[in-house]
Amino acid sequence: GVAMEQLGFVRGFVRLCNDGWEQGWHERNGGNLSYRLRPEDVDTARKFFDKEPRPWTPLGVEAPTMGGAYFLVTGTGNYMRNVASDPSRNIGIVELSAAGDAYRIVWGLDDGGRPTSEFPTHVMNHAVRSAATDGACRVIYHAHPTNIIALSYLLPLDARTFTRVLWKAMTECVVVFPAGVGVVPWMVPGGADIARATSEQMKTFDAVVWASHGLFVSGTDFDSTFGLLHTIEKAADIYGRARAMNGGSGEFLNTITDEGLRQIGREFNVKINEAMLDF
Ligand code: 2HA
Ligand code: ZN
Repeated sequence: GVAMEQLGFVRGFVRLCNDGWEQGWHERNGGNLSYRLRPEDVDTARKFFDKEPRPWTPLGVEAPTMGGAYFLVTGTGNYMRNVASDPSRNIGIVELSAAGDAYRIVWGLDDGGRPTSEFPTHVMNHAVRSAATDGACRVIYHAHPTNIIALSYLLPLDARTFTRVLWKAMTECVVVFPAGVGVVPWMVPGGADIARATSEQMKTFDAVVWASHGLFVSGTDFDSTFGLLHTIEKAADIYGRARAMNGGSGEFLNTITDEGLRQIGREFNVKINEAMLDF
């Protein structure tokens, strides 16, 4: 018969983990991923669930609108590098309590594994992005991409500065993330405070920079979520290279103008976040 690992959503999840590893975004145990199962996913997966579910654990935050949801998640301390070769040890499915304040593992995370240390941030981001997209958002992805982290040492830590630099680094960025990117200043990872700060930014943005740490992105499916992070990281890479070629200055001879950004919005029929533009 079919195994859990062969279900479409599990294959998409595993592929993203491996793609991120190959991009160099997941040193050691860095980064994590979660997917909110659709009702039909739960139907096909349920026969693989533990006969005796494991005990409930407090989540540390409350996400009432996510009550009863099931998430496929990476495990804390586990390496993205190892997900493809041993899924059931490195990832697992967890069920959220009806109140959205506790969880229990129902499949995977073999041998005593636990969900990612950033699970509170994942669940709160799911709640906010699901509300912002009429339920369409299903994927939350955290990675440690080199160039966006480097950029967080150079730029003022505000959404407007980051958004403008990234939009102007590569023409189609404004189409890929028309709301822009949010920024969370340096904070201790893994707890309720950074979860709240990130989910506050996620009300406006589908991508949030964590200063000196990495990036959180959200999306409706694995392709668009991975593609969003990939695009932001590539834009940061281009900006960094242009700045280095320029002797360290961010004052470039040529750039994309604000009027140019508006024109792209019109031509591609996307609504750009006007607060990011100068006039
Ligand atoms: O190790 O990336 O932010 C997982 C992380 C914590
Ligand atoms: Zn991290």
